[in-house]
Amino acid sequence: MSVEEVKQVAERISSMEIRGAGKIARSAAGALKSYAVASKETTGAKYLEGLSKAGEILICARPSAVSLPNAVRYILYRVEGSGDRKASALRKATINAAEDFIENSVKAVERIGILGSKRIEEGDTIMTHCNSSAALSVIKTAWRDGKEIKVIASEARPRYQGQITVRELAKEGIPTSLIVDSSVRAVMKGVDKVVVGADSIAANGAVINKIGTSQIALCAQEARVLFFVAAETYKFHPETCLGEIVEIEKRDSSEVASPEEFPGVDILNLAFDVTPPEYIDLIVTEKGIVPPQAAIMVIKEEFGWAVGGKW
Ligand code: RUB
Repeated sequence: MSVEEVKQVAERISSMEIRGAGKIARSAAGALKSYAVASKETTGAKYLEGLSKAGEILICARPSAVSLPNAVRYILYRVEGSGDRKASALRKATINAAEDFIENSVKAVERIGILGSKRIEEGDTIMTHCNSSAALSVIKTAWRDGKEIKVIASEARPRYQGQITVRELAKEGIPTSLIVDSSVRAVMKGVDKVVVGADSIAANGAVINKIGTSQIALCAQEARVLFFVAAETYKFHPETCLGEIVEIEKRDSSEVASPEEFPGVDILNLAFDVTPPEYIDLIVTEKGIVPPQAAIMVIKEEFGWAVGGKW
């Protein structure tokens, strides 16, 4: 894959043809692997220059999911730290690191399903929002374990990822209802648990996820409904330890309504929002279930205090 082709993968991420924080991360890793396979650079220095340029292009594709820069840095850090400086050795190191990332990521989602499903009980009605592989892994694992559960999924306007979710759940045979985003509070009294995914988790335990998530958390707290987040450890945001704020992606207004039909109106299309840690009961990671207050520990464990050091 040439730099031009890496740009095409970045474009597919920007346009949301490839979407969901985990899939974005795996496709970026896959693109770097393909770059390594196709590279004709003969010197190590030139190869590394091209690889890091490809990584930058991918990182810029979407701003809120830290899984994307974390995946790229995971690979670059390992390649840069691999002893042999020959281009061929660096290419091999890239391929190995990318394959490791993808394999670990897939396993992490499975493991989250196993751990998170222990917190799902027979007869539970679970609400979910948007389309999260990690959240659905929890729900599907509980169902496959024989727990009779029901799911309520909100639409997630404006891109309607909730429709992907209900199709996936219905295919599995799970009794599923689709609701409009504005009916969350009206139905919350019949819900036992909320399970959502994450694009980024800050050092203070705040979770950045699809717009509408924080409203659901607020309604869940009011109704004393447990609120769970399912997220791989590469969704934790190391730079938030250094005071960096997670950028909330603002997408094109045409996704919400046609600007031509509403002249003079500012149509705001925020793709994500921030749920404060006080509204979150648990974060299910592949390495264990933690309260949001332990986010800083996860970051320390996964990335080291020296941000940019380990990954
Ligand atoms: C997707 C979204 C998902 C998280 C987690 O937003 O908010 O809840 O990315 O997903 P978008 P996963 O559709 O805008 O990418 O668990 O699959 O990583």
